[in-house]
Amino acid sequence: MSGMPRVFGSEALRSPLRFAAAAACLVAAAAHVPVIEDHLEEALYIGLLFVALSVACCVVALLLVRWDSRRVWAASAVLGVLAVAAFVWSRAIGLPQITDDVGRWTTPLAEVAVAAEAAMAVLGLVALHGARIPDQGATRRWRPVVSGAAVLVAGLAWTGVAAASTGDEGMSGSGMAMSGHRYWAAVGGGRFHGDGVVRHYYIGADVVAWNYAPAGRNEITGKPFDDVADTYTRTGPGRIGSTYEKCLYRGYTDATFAHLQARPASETYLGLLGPVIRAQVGDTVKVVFRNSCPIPASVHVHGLLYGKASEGAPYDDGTSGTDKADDAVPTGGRHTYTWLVPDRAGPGPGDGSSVMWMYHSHTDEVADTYAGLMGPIEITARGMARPDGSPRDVDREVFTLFSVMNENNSPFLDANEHAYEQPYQRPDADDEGFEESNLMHSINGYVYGNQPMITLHEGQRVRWYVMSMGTEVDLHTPHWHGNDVTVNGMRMDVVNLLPASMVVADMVPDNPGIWLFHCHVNDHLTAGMLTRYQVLR
Ligand SMILES: [Cu+2]
Repeated sequence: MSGMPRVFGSEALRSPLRFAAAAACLVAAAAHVPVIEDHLEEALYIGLLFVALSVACCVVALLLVRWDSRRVWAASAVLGVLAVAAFVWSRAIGLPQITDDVGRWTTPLAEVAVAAEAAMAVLGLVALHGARIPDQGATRRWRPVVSGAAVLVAGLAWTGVAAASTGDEGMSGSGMAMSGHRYWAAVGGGRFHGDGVVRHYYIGADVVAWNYAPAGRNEITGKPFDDVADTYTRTGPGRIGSTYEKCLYRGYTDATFAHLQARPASETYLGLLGPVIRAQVGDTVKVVFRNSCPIPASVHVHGLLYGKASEGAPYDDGTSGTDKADDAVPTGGRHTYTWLVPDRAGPGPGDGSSVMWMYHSHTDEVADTYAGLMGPIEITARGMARPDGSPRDVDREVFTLFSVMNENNSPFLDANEHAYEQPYQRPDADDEGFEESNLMHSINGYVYGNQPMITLHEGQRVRWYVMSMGTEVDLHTPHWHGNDVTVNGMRMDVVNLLPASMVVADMVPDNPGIWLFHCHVNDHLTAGMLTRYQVLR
C-alpha cells in the first residue's frame, strides 16, 4: 500500500468503482448544461449554481480516475447528496424566483440528473465503506474501465434524449419574449412522449328534454319573465317555450353505459356541456363513445393529436375502411376515439399551467352542435397535474359556453314543435316571431340566470375556461362584475369570444357577494345571456 499515490495526505483506495463513479459525475454535469442558459435568465443564482455544480462534477470525475482518495470519494458523495437534496427542495417547497418548479417531479432532464447524482452518492458511500478490493491482476484491470465507459455512454445518450424532449424546460413563468431556436422549440414542443397515463372517458350521446329556464322565472331580476323574456321562454300556440329535446354528451361510469356519472352540486352549473375531459401532457385520452340519439354523431376534438380514425369528421380525406368508422357513429353504435397529448396540446410559451380545448360532434357540424353535442377539455402541463388531470396550482375551475343556440337549425325542430307547442301549429314561413323565439341566448344552456349558482371562495386561485360556438351572432363579450381576471397576462374584466373561441381567464376573487356574469352585447343580454356567480368568504 505504501507505494500508492497520495493526494491531500489521503491514501488512494484503488476502488474498481471509480470509473463508474466518474462517469456518473460527468453525466450529472452534462444533464445540467442544457438548462443553464434558461436558468441564468430566469433566476441568476440558480444558473450560477448549475455552472458551479457542473464544473465541480467534472473536477471530481478527474480526481476519481487519477487519485480516488477517501477525500475525493467523500466529495463525490457529498456533491451527489447536496444536489439531490436541492432538487427535492425545489420540487417540494420551491426556491426563490422559480417556485413554478414545485410539483414538477418528472421533467426528463431532472430524471437523468437525479439518477446520476444518486449514483455519485451511493457509489461514494460504497467505496468509503467497502473493503479495499485486491488488485485482480493486469488481465482484469480493463473491466472497471469498460463498465465505466458504458455508464458514460448510456448516461450521455439518456441526457441527449431528455434534452431533445425538453422543449420548454425552465421557461414557464419567465414571461420573457423568445426568438430563434428556443422559441420554435417551444412552438413545436417535443415529439409525443407517452410518459403519462391512459385516461378513459365513457361518453354517451343521449336525447334529453332540456329546459333552458328550469326556475320558470328571471333569476337575475328575481321576478317573473317580462314580455321580452316571454319571447324565448313561454310556450303557447306555435311557440315551443323553454324546453327542447336535445342530443347531449353525458358521462358514464364504464363501458356498460349502465350508470350516468354523477355531477356534484358544485358542478351542476355545467348544464348541457358534456363531461369535462382532463389530461396532462404525456397522457393518452381514450373516449368510448356510444350514440343513443336518432341522428348519427361523432366526437371531434380540438388541439390534441389524433389520427384519421379518431377525427370524427366525414369529408374526402383520401381515407377509407376503419379510418371512416369515426366519422358518423350510427344510432346504437359505438366508437373509441384515441387522442394523444403531446407538448403542443399543452401550455405554450405564454400560457399558465393549463389550456382549454373543446370537443363536439362534427358529423353534421351545424345541426350537431345546435343539438347540443359540445364539451370542454383542459390540458395541464407535464408534471403539474393532480391525479384527475387538473392543475395543482388552481383551486377551482369553471367552464362556460356562450352560445345562441339556434333551435331552428336543430335536427329536433319538428319533434319539438309537436311535443311542446301548446297547441301545435303548422309552421308559417312568415312567422319571424317563431324563429326569434327559438334563439336561446344561453350560458351552458341556461337563460336569464337560471344556471345553478357558480360558487367560488375569496382568495381561491380560480381558472375560468370560457368558450363559444355558433355563427355570426356568436360574438360574445363575457363580463364579470365584482372581480377582475387576467388573460394572457393582461388585466381585464371582459373577454372576447367568436365562434369556437376558447379563452382561459384567471381570477383571485377578493370581493365576496353574488355577482353578475353576462354577455355585454346589448342584444344578447336582453335576450337572456346572463348568469350569476357567488364569491363566498
Ligand atoms: Cu353575446
